[in-house]
Amino acid sequence: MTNTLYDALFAGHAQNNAVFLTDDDGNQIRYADFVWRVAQLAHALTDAGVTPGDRIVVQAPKLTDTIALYGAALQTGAIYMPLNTGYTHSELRYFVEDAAPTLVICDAGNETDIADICGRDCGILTLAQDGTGSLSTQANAKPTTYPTVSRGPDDLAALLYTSGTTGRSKGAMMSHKNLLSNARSLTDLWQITAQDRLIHALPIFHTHGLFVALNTALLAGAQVRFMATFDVDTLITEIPASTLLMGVPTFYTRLLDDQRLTKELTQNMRLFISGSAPLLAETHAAFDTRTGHRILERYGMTETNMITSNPYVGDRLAGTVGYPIPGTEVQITQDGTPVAMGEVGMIEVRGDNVFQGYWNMPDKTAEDLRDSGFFITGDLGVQTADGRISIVGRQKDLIISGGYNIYPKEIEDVLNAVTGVLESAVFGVPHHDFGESVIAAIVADDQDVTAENISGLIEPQLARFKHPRKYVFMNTLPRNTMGKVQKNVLRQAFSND
Ligand code: MCA
Ligand code: AMP
Repeated sequence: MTNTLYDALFAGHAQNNAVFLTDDDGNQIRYADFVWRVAQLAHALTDAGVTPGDRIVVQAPKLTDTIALYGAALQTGAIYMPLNTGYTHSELRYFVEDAAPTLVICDAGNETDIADICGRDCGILTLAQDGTGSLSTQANAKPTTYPTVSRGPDDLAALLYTSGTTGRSKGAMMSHKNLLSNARSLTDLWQITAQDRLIHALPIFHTHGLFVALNTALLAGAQVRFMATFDVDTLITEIPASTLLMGVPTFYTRLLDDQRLTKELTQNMRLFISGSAPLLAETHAAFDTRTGHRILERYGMTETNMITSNPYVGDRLAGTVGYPIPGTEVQITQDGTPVAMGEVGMIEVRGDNVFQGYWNMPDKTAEDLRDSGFFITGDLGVQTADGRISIVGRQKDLIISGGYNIYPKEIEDVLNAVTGVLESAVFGVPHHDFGESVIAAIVADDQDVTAENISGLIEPQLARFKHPRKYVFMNTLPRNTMGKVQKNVLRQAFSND
């Protein structure tokens, strides 16, 4: 029986006695024991009624068992669907109703909420912060081997929701081949081996922490220092015994704010990687000056995994995202036609890394994915004659705060539903820690509409990272002659707020 992704990432470690992961309490798990645990969880999933092709929603704390669940989902032939632990009840309802999972795994505290959403349509198992819950109770007594379900390269392995310019989140369908091809390319490109020790401080419900970091570590048999949350003190303690860090730019600005970050501290580190948001050239330069390490910046998307990377050997240039990853083609276009070298255009990408389309959204898929196989990213870029790419803007209306993507339309829809709000415009302004932060401009018909009562109404509906950090009240929104709100004007007017 072959199972493309499970075989490559998990099965090969069945006899591997090396340490896979160390958690914040110093608990360690060896690769072989981890593979056993994956099998026990696979049995628990099967007992809960999961069959090949079913979706398993996982909204669970960052634990070893949560990664093992990813392996277990693959081993049973199911589709793994991780969700941000910060999502509110109404956000959860959308995802669960859209994906129609067979099983939801959640923290015990969310069980009632999930039960309310699922009704009789899906099963629920719990996984608490301390690792207890019905999932582990079910799994603990199970055999440590499981008859792996056959899955091919084109079968779906994961469904990752990504917000969109229409305000509705879209489920990006990732096949076994999509994930494995990218993991292989990145492992080779960044020279990740079993000698590496990766500091893992990212959430594991997004592409960055789940696929870029964990798929490459599993493929290479590297060690993982698994931090439950990002914390500078722990990072400073772990850096001398580690070789690799993957983070969003906020990781690097926070490290730079700490005087303990020095050349001596980082002398055993092999590579610092940044992505998910633009890394400022000044951060790149300051990190180089302080540590002697040139951060390697790469660029990707949920729908495509990683698209480009600065080189491991060679110049890592600040302000550029490097070259297309081997096996990935990039073209820069205007109205679908490739532009001349050096001209700005839409970044489009094609390759084994590009997703299979949006779950239940054939029209949206057809809009973004060309018949030729090129996916239209919504990012604007330029390419130099040697193939190096720089991102110069975005055609999509998107704010990236601390590496989390926030689509203004989603927040505007919630704001516009508040009684007394006539219209709103949500935009990002520069923020020293998160890169960008969210401001909402409001036009109201009523003096009683205040920031307090708006935030009181909308915040229970949106995850914390999406909440506007400031509300500004205006008589009208600035518009161009076509009637489109000029967010650049708003950004300029409030950029010092
Ligand atoms: C936390 N808060 C935030 C954010 N994170 N607000 C806006 N944006 C954020 N990113 C809120 C908290 O709720 C809290 O609110 C306050 O800010 C301070 O929290 P703090 O403790 O400082 O935050 P933290 O827990 O240290 O988190 C910061 C973080 C985290 C470590 C940068 O946001 C993070 O892990 N970001 C990574 C996201 C990621 O993995 N992105 C990859 C997506 P209050 O106190 O007011 O309640 S995948 C992707 O983009 C593509 C594919 C790619 O290329 O990788
Ligand atoms: P998502 O797929 O929603 O997680 O976010 C992908 C988006 O993040 C991309 O389309 C880019 O706009 C942005 N992004 C990812 N990496 C970088 C980077 N290194 N520099 C600038 N933007 C980035």
